[in-house]
Amino acid sequence: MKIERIELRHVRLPLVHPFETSFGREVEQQVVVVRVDADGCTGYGESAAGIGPWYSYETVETCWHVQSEYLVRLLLGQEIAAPTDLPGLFAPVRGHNMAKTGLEEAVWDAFARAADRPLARVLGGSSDRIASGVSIGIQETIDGLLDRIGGFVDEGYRRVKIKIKPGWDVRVVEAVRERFPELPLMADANSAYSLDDAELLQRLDAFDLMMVEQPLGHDDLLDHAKLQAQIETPICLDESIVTPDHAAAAIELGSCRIINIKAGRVGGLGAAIAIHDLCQEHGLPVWCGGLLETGIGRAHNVALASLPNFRLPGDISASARYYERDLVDPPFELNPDGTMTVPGGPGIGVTVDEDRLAELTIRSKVFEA
Ligand code: OSB
Ligand code: MG
Repeated sequence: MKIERIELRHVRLPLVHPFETSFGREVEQQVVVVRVDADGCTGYGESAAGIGPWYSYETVETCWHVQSEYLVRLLLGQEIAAPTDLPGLFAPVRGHNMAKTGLEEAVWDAFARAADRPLARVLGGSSDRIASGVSIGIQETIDGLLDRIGGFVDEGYRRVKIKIKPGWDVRVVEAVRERFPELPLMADANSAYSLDDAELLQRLDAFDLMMVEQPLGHDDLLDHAKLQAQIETPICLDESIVTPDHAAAAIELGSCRIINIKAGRVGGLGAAIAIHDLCQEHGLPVWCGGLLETGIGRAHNVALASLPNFRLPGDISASARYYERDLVDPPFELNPDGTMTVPGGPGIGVTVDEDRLAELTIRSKVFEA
């Protein structure tokens, strides 16, 4: 298919609740929404980098810059056989995986629509429903956190992830476990600790956590391997796995027993599938993480999470958990059994709400072949 037109939109959406992690607090989300037109088909993708370089070095500004100055030029006017051609086209640009992902996702959506097939099936997914979890930021008080967890449990979420940081860790996990003894529970530190904290992290073993996510350095594999040898709780890596090669190294070193896959972090759905397959071969379960995506990125996450080795509930929650009004129609909703339905229509299977998109757009740019 020939890539005829690319449109970038810098979009700003207020969050329903502030989201606080060990690296900071966000009250709104900013993303680049990418539209690609090819052979009469339209596809949408999302670069969910956010405002500041906290989770990774990428920001909505670096995405805009790298896309409009470099990636668009490499893609526009190209005749591609499949979206799997994109990593090769983008190879001259080092890193900037979220910038690449917005474009790559849009091409996947257009490609699936051209084939009149759901994206989930094109990616190799077979599930009609995926298990949904929720990621809850750091709260002002433990009681406040317990209330929020209770609300999400009542809604039916199948797993709760809480954020931890020094000073908001063991006693918080203990309180949550006391109130919710059976809840599938995990904790995400977003790199807030070092190997010197091994003893503290060992204390988490008492609370039957499904896993502890990214306790140590954002680019570390070695210390995580040393830590995993000292704790019972499985380590899940997020920030440290930026390429399929990192995943292979982490598996060989024993740095983790689970991987959180985010297309944006690893450079697209193709790389996400490569990591999924590698983990499957080595017997590691994976789950689909999130970056507070709008419905566009969420739709891609849902399609990805329908692949068979996504064996654990992901950070894919309902649209209303993040945004008052999403960018897609219908918005993503939680089924009463704590699952989310994989859309059955062509491509991402949801319609982009053009009015809502226009309303939230700060700037836009069109490139034509
Ligand atoms: O570490 O998984 C993370 C959100 C933004 C950046 C990093 C992370 C997160 C989340 C929320 O935990 C995931 C979501 O609900 O989209
Ligand atoms: Mg994480």
